[in-house]
Amino acid sequence: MPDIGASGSPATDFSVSLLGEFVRLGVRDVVLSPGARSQALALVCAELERIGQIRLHVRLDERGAGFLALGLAVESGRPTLVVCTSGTAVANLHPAVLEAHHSGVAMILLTADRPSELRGIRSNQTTLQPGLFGVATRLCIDEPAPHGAGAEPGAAISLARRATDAATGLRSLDPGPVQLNLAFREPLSAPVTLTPELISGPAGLAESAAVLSEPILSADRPEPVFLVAGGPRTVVIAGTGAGPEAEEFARAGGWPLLAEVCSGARFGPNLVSAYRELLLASDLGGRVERAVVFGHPTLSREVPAMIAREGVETIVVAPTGSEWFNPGRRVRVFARAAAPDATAVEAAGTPDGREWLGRWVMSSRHLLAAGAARESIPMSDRGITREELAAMRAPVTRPMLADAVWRSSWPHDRLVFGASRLIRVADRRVPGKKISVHSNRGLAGIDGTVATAIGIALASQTGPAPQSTGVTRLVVGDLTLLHDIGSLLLTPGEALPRLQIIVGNDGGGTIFDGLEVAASARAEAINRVLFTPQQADLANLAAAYGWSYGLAASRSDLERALTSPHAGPSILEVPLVR
Ligand SMILES: Cc1ncc(C[n+]2csc(CCOP(=O)(O)OP(=O)(O)O)c2C)c(N)n1
Ligand SMILES: [Mg+2]
Repeated sequence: MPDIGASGSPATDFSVSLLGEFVRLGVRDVVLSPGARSQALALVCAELERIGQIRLHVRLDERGAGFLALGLAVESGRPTLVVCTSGTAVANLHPAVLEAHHSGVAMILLTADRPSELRGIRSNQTTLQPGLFGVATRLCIDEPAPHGAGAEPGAAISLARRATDAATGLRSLDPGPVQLNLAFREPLSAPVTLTPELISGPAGLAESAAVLSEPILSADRPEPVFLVAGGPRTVVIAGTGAGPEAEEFARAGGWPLLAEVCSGARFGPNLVSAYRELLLASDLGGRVERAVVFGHPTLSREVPAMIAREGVETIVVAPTGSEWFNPGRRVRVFARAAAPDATAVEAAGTPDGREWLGRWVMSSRHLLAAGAARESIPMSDRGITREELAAMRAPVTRPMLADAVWRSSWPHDRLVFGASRLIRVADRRVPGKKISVHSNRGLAGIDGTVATAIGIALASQTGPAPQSTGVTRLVVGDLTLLHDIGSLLLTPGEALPRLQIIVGNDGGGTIFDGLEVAASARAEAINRVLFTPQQADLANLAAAYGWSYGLAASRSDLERALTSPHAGPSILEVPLVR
């Protein structure tokens, strides 16, 4: 005879122990999609929300739910839970799991399943769920259905601990997704009432949060801290996830900082915004002898080409992760951290060192100024001129859009870019600014972008002021928005994201117009299978989902909409010419 648990349903008792432990470990956001098999987990989540222990986000579509969890985890720095039912529901999490895998984001999937006796006999809504995500999960456990044994609460607690450990990369230094596949048997749930005392154990919120973010350096293959000596002509590259460490490193070593727009390091006196053009210049890019890379560079061909070049020695720095950026497999050193040594600091002060840095920084500034002049409005001191008026009424261009969004973003705001053209336009031209920028560059998919941005917006709104008082702006192409249009579906009663989606609508995927094949293939064929035209009515879509909508046909419309965004979720459509 099994022991009888508190509720009368082993599924519910197990869920209380499991989710209670996750809360103790510092989990605050849970994303949930409805389903019968997962009802015990879902109803315990509803209780935890009621007593103020978690923020619960209910989403119909598991694909969007996965990306919402990703965005919440990226912004909050905490692992986020995803709860779903069995069958295709689980498979819908796959795109977000892959992105989280490649970008090292902690998310923990609680996938409900049939018990063993119902598997492999064509039971309804039953497939092979454990292992579905292959190598993309850091840990995957197929947990048999609880049946009320006395050891089950303890097992649930250790399961939560193992999952959190693996997802945050506490020991492995390799954070990422975890799947707990949880079998449940009838009765699938029983009524449960929770009190805060029942679940708030000794490990408080602050304590667990501190532990989650504590870096533990392993002395395996990568160097724990690599000291970079002076001498070779060096550039510092910052890709996604690089963060302020890259800027600090470049400044300490007196080296030019080639920082992508979503690197978190696009600021400071050593910044080279126009790095793509300058890497092609023989007297700058052509003379590089050493590169130190932070984060994951994805936006240019020039960076990997330089690293793969004969005569360039590369050091790649990543505090976490198990796969290393290694173009042409020519990287010499992999390290968990790096610092310039005394000889490097000394070399930075020599005429040679100063000339090298100065030339990169000044050339970049000149290029940026020339680009800005091309897009700027001619100003006169005698009020508005005819030219000025015409410029304000002219259609918006991509550079104009990138500049305007960048200018209107402040440190308490968040900026998210979709994949495709606009992030590259911004990367080529925007100057240094210490603002929070995210883009899903793990796999650079155009999927889940709206959900990711909603997650970032919602998580950004929960912390202390002033960081929590800003606006999140998402800059996307039309196809990227339409791909994730279902994520506009918000749940009544939940907090609204302060999110402005700025969609550059050029009627299809214009990034493909830049492919070499576009010059040789039949135009109709390119249109049909690459550009893939669309004529969706974004105003009506916004209305259908209850988002406010605006159209920015001119620069003055754009400036106005960006500086006074709607308080809640809104879409700003910006027509762009192909
Ligand atoms: C999930 C996924 N499918 C397909 C692609 C390939 N892809 C890259 S960009 C793009 C088109 C994007 O079009 P849009 O969002 O309108 O941006 P634009 O190129 O017009 O600026 C596609 C289909 C991808 N990156 N991810
Ligand atoms: Mg487009």
